[in-house]
Amino acid sequence: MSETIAAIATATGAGGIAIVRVSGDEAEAILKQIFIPATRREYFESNRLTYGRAVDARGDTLDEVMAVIMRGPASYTREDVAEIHCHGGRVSAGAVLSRALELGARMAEPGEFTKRAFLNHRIDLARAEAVMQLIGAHGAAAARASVRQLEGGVSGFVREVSDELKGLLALLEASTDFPEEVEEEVAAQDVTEGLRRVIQKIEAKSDARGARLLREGASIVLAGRPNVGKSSLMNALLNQERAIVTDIPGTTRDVLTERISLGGVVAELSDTAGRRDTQDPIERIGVDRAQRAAEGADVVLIVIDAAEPLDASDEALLKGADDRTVVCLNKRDAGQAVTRKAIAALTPAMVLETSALTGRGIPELVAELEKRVSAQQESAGQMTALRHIELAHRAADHLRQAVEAVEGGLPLDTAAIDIRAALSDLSEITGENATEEVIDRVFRDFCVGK
Ligand SMILES: Nc1nc2c(ncn2[C@@H]2O[C@H](COP(=O)(O)OP(=O)(O)OP(=O)(O)O)[C@@H](O)[C@H]2O)c(=O)[nH]1
Ligand SMILES: [Mg+2]
Repeated sequence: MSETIAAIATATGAGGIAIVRVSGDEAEAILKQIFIPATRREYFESNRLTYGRAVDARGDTLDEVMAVIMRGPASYTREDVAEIHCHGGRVSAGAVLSRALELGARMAEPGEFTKRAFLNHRIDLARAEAVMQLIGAHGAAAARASVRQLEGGVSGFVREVSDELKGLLALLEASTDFPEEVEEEVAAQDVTEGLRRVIQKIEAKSDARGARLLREGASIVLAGRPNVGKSSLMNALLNQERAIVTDIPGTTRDVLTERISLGGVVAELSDTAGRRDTQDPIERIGVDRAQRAAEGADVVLIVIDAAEPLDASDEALLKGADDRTVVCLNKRDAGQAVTRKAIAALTPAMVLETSALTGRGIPELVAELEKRVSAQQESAGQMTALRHIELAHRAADHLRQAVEAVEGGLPLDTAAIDIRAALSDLSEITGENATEEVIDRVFRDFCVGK
């Protein structure tokens, strides 16, 4: 662990500054050879940004920079960390990094700084993962959930339920070890009640669908027969002329997807080809794609032309509607050949009257979409990482087995084994007993320099 590592911590491309980060025993020695402060007085006070120059081996200036030494253990990695803040772009930071490598640092692996923070017990695994999630967050809600996790929400939750489980375990053990003092039946009932409570808590915090919505955003797909105004609605929702709109049925051929932010949650909105039987081979592929897109969507907007009577393909779509469906009775400005009642006869799905042309009903549509895609309110301890959710579900399964064991009259030891298994799953979330393989897998997805 004494190897000193270095990397450029900022993103590639032009920008105001680019930061080279060095961590390890040699960080300060390396910094002193690269960085010449402008005034001797300020020489390398810990945590203080100092102005000066970065120089190459011959002492020629590479860049005008700011530099800081953060001495361990009060640093991100708990080791000595040096940062050199160069001008942006790749060249200057690249030269400083090369110089650090010449001076004995090794190129850091992805996530290696954070991995060291974990291995040096500055943060647990759940918090390390929160760092990565925050960096990759697509929307404000996902970022908020990551910050909560970074602040220890998930870790705190794991600790809380683990403590409860340990209490229940103690109760079980007491009733088997001191049967004359602890009534076994009473203990059994207390334990199953306690276990049920914990299972419920875990389930509430590990809702997979909500987590996926936060992480990846929801997908919303526009569906309907040709010419009903799907592309027009797409443009109205995006507030830009993104999709081609014409009065020729069959205008849209391919699936067109754009990001849209709905109440802090990022969603993907897809326009698709109008559904109809067609001999045109290109359009047919488009229709197939439209169907597949709708099958995988979180929300399906079935668009109906209010000015024209329902046809067979409208009816087929409406009959296939499910709880993901919202019906847009579009072109309401142009007529009323289709009524809400006619639609209600075919599906119980919600109907909104819209006009992509005049904008009528669009705010209501946006509000409804926000409601549908916003993941349940992320609270502290809400899990968003797939790894955490899988472990939480495994723990809950073990606890359910424990309940069954107690209720089935099996020896209480059997339940104790299940509870211990659940505790082990939970502790893997924070990385207490995570194997090297698990740890490596977590950090592999990090970016270099973090
Ligand atoms: N009056 C009126 N016309 C609309 C409205 N929405 C769309 N239109 C018109 O209807 C025609 C078809 O609109 P599109 O948005 O291209 O319809 P689409 O469903 O994407 O059609 P395909 O791509 O062929 O499946 C265009 O001439 C639009 O201007 C509306 O709300 N009111
Ligand atoms: Mg279209």
